[in-house]
Amino acid sequence: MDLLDSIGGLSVDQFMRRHWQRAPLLARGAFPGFVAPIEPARLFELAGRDDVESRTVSASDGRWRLEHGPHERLPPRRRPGWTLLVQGVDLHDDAIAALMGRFRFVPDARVDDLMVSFATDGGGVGPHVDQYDVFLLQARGTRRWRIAPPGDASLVPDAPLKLLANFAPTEEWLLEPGDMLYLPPGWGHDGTAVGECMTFSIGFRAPSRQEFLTAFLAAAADEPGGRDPRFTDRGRAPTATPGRLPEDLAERLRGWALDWRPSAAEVDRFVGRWLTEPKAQVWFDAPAPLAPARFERAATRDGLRLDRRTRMAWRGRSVFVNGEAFEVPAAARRWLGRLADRRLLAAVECPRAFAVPGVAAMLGDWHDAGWLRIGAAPAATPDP
Ligand SMILES: [Mn+2]
Repeated sequence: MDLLDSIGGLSVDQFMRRHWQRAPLLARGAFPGFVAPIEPARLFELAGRDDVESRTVSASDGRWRLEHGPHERLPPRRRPGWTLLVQGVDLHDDAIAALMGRFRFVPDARVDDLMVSFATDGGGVGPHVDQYDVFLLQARGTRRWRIAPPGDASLVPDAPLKLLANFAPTEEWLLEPGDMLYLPPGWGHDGTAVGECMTFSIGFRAPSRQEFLTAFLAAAADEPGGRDPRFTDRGRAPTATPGRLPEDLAERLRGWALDWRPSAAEVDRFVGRWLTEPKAQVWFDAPAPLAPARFERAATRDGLRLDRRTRMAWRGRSVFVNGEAFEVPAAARRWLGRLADRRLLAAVECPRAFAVPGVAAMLGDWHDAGWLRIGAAPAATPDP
């Protein structure tokens, strides 16, 4: 899994300092001789599945139509002006997941997904902004992109899509296969297919405070840690003002809110779980479970790799996998951190990892859950 070594004539380091979250960059020939690793026919098949998120968009006489999948039937390929969007293709296709791996100079926790957009001539989803950083990689055919700096965000009223009402593009390019356009969040953009085309959107998410707190508070409410005191008013005197909120009730609730303080450890644990939570449609196919000795033998022979759907991260002594948290000793964390960073453990590394107490059992459980696969691990990359 080789990282991109340059983007539009800049080193990745220069790109990150000058462009990431700051300014768009058109990278001509970012992937020289690029051949899309997925055929339209395979994309259409994914769009028919109910565990895949897809939409079609078309416009006629200025009226936009949006339909959510699964799509049993798509418009004919010869009909101009329609688009199929398929989210999370990296979750369903190893070649696409490998392409995402070339962008791992950005932390995995920032990754959203790879969306594939197929469009017939003239197709597009209209001018809009996203809250995401995105690399728009032209995969097949030609697309015209027009972009505009952040500004007037007013939307077209009553449209089924969020369309910018006053889109005023400042630049325009035709992208050919292998060309790539990076856009920071908030930049207006409008892509139109010139002939049939396919575009990959490699998207990076960034949580907002509201998104985080909504999720955190819901999780905190779900896990009261066993203790859940309830208001009581034994011995209350009769009231002559039944419409009045009782002071004791209001004060008790205020106290619960003001006194409630999660510990730093609880917050950290939630952060790791939340940032590695798989998307809603993801489920793992559990293989036939292996007895510990057989698992260790197989891993030592063929190596281990994370399933393409697995989200894994580490921080300090904590390891997070697919929304679960594990506190491990330093020696174990070293190996599990390596697995998170490279998404594989080579066969030769497995005996050393298994020598650390607890590691083999943990990895065996992850294998049985379908999070971790045996075999087909590429050769180990040298230590940095
Ligand atoms: Mn977009």
